[in-house]
Order: sequence, then C-alpha cells, then structure tokens
Amino acid sequence: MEHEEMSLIPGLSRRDFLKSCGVLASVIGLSGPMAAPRVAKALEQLAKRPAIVWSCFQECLGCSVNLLQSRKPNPANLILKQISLNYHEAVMAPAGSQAEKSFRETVDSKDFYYIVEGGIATGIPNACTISGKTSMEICKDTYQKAKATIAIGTCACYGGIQAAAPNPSGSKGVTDFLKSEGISNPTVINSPRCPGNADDTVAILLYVLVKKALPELDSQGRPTFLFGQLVHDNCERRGHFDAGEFVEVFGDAGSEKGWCLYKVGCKGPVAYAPCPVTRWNGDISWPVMAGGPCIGCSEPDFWDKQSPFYEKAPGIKLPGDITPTQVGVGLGALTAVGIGAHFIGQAATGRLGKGGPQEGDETGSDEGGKR
Ligand code: FSX
Ligand code: SF4
Ligand code: F3S
Repeated sequence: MEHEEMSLIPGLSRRDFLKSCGVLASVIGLSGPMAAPRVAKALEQLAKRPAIVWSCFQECLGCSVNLLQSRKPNPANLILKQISLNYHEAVMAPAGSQAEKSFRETVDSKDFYYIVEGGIATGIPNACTISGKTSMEICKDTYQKAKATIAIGTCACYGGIQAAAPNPSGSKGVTDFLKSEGISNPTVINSPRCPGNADDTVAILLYVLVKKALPELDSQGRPTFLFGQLVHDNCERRGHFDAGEFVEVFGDAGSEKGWCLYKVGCKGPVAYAPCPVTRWNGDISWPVMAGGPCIGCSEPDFWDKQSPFYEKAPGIKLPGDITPTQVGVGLGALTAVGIGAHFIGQAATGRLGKGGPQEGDETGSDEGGKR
C-alpha cells in the first residue's frame, strides 16, 4: 500500500491537513489555488508558538467547552496544536502559585494574545476575583500588555446573561468596561454567540496570526468576515419565509414540514451571525436546523432586547408586505459585509446551494438584510 504523507498533526494525513487549511483559508477570505498551501505554510512555520492567556470571568464555561470539544480534523485542532495556551484557569495543569507564575511571566513578556471569556463585574468587583485580583484589575492590565485581545462569547463581548436586567454585578463586556476605565478607543475583536463558537475563535486567531493584522470590524466590534450577514440570509428555512410558509405553533403541520420559525419567535432576521455556516457540535447542527428559533444571542443585550424569545421580532414585515431587501433595514449602523468570504466559506464547506429549496433560487437569493 502506498505510504500516505503525514502532516504536522499526529494522525492527520497531509491531504486532510491541506483540506482543512483550505477551509480555514476560505473562512478568512483567502482564495485561489495557493490559498490552502499559504495557510499550511504559515501554520508549519509558526516555529515559536504564539502564547495565549485566556481569562474566565463571569460566564458558564460553554465557550471553553466548545473549543475543547472541537474534533479532529476540525480546523480548531490545527490551530490548537500551534498555540501555547500558557494560562487558562479551567484547563491548565498547574494550580495556585505555579499558575500565577505562568500568568505573570506571560503577561509581563508582552508577547502574547489575550482571550477573554465572560463579563467583567464592575458593580460588585469582588463578585469575580481570581488570586486576589478582581476581573476589572486583571482585564485592564492584561489588555494593555497584549498584542491583540479577543472577546469570546456574548458575555465577554456585551456582558451576557449576567448583564440582564437588573444586572446585579454590573457586568460589562470587555470593550464597555475598558471605555469606562478611560481607554477611549479599545481594540477588542468581539466573537459573540452564547456560547462562543470554536470555529469562529479559530478563524479569528488564524486571521490575526497569518495575516498579521486585525480584521475589519462592524459597529459592534465583530469581524465582518464572520458576522457580516444575518442568520436569516443563509437559513435553510429561508425559502419558506419568502413563500409565506410559517410554523404557527410548535408541533403543528408546518413544524413537521420544516417551515419558517419567524412567527414562533425566530430572531434570525435581526441577528448577525454565521450560525448556518459555522455550526455546532462538531459542525452537526445549529438552533434553527434543530427546530428551535434563533434567540438572537449574537446581539448586545439579547437577554433583554430579544425577549420574549417565543414571540415575533417587532418591525419585521413579511413577504407580500415588503420586498426582501427591506428586511433588516434599520437594525444598526453595521459596516461592510463579508459576503465574498462568506460564500467562499459556504462553497468550501459544501453548503452553498444545499440545505433547502431557497438557497440559490430566485425567491431566496440572500437579499434579505443586506446593507
Ligand atoms: Fe457566556 Fe461562555 Fe453564553 Fe455560556 O463561557 S456566551 S453564558 S452559553 O458560554 O460566556
Ligand atoms: Fe430561518 Fe428564522 Fe429567517 Fe425563518 S425567520 S428563515 S427560521 S432565520
Ligand atoms: Fe445564537 Fe441565533 Fe445563532 S440563537 S447561536 S445567533 S442561530
């Protein structure tokens, strides 16, 4: 039998390695025949593994669990082999003073990337204290020394469930917290969703490491190459929305036919996120695919602003009332859309034109919500 060349990932063939690099290249917006080899070369040449400090503040640990459960040959494995996770309270082997030593040395080197999971307790600072320091002290000091800071999950981006009214601990996302500390224009890459998605995290890390630049961000601090489109734009049920075919109550005949969930509360028309593309549980599923409405977890203050979760989002007119291009208008001053990268990503993952009667046909041609 012919010997198959192995890659830098133990147990992963060179061919599968390049295939995963191709997917990563597409997600970060590289295209053409040299895109996958370019990503592969960049990963292989990361001789000095970039150090990561990962803080867990007010959260449920779902963001970490999602990353740690990513499965080979999931692209997350590629990058996890290439970084040095110097400090992560939940998964690091050292504890106590050894853990603190690792944290201090890495932060003082100023040669690391900072990932924050969870909100910052600003109203009751002692509500979140690690090794005698509050989340406020840790976050501000570490941000100021990091090469780049990524907020993973809606809690770190916007405060999350802790920030739901009446927000007893005064939870804030990293950007808002830094602003409240007098840092006028903090540079934080927000990767929301509740929990944060492993593929998003990996794509952002790869973008920063390979392109050596920060991605373009929208007005909520989210990379446009990932969060530039509405969930609604790429939903496999979109054809049913455009055809006026709705689930009226859970369990009805429309439910069985997989019709649109807008009338039972789906916030896909107001949520900017790549959920139909970078999915969950090893890329198996996402909320609407599994039969539940999107609750808009990629949006700031979604616990307050997108609830009640099982009632229609206000201000969305249905097909027949308006043209699909008007859906989503007025949802915020978001900047340029990463449509190109998005569709390359869809093609790379084989989803373009699949999953429902609408994608690519005339009625569901992704016009809803474009800005
Ligand atoms: Fe928050 Fe992460 Fe929601 Fe949890 O840890 S974004 S509570 S599901 O997953 O921070
Ligand atoms: Fe999909 Fe929800 Fe949009 Fe319906 S309203 S097409 S279920 S995202
Ligand atoms: Fe969240 Fe809606 Fe996606 S609930 S995970 S933004 S489908």
